[in-house]
Amino acid sequence: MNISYFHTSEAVPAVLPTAEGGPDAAVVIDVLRATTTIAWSLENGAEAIQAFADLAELETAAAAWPAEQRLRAGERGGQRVEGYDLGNSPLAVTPELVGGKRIFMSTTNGTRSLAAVREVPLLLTACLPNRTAVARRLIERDAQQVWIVGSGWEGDYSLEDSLGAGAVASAAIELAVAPHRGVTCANDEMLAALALWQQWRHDTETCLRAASHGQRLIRLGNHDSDFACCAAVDSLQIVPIQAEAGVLRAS
Ligand code: 3SL
Repeated sequence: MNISYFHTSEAVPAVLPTAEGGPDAAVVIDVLRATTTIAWSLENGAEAIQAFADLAELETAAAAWPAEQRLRAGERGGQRVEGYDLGNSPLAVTPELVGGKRIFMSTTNGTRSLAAVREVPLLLTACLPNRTAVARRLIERDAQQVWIVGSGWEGDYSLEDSLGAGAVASAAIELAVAPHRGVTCANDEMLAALALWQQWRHDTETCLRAASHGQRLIRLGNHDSDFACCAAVDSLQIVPIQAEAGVLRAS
C-alpha cells in the first residue's frame, strides 16, 4: 500500500482511473469536525449522509426527499447555517434525532474534500475515533494507491487533519505487519503527518485545541464536549463508505 496525503481539496490532483495510475482508495479527513460528525451520525442510526459542497444543491436535493425522513445539516465559519436542523457538532447527532433519517450535509471545507475524490472507487471517511477501523478496511480491501485528503481551512493547511492522516497511516503500518503487506509513504506530506502523530498521539485533544481551527471554535464559544469527542482515538468501529456519488453509508 502506497499512501499519499494532500492537505486540502485544492491540493488534490485530477483523479485518473485506477488503470491509468489513479488511486483505488481515498480517505477524507476533517477531524474538526465534519468527518467526526459523519461517523457519529451513522453510528447513531442515520440512514445515510448526502454531502454537498454547495448549499443551493443541498436544498434542491433535500426538497425532493420525504420531509419526515430528512435533516439538513449546514455549517459555515464554524456556525450552524440559519434555519438548518443541525450545524456540525458530533454531540448533536443523537440516536433520537438522526435515527432512520438521511442527513443532507454541507460544511465549509469537509464536504468540498469529499467532492474532490468522489470518483475514486473506494471512498471512506476517517476521524480520530475510527482511524484504526478505516486502516483495517483499507488492508482488507487490499488498497494499493491510497490518497488521504485533509480538509484544511479555506485552502490552507490544518494541523488537526494532518494529525488524523498520521493516525490512519500509523494504524495501517501496524496492521499491515500480520498479512506481510508493506506500507510506504508516497509524499513528504504523509511523512510529516506521521511525525506529527508521533508527537501528539498521547494528547490529541491538546493538539486539536492548539490548532488554528481549534482556536476559532474556542473563540466561538464552549466546544469542550466537541473537542473531547473529536479527540477520542479508536472510540468507534464504524467506517463511512461512499455507496453512490456523494452518499455515505455505515459499513
Ligand atoms: O470545515 C468544515 O468542514 C467544518 O468541519 C468546520 S467546523 O468544525 O464545523 O467549524
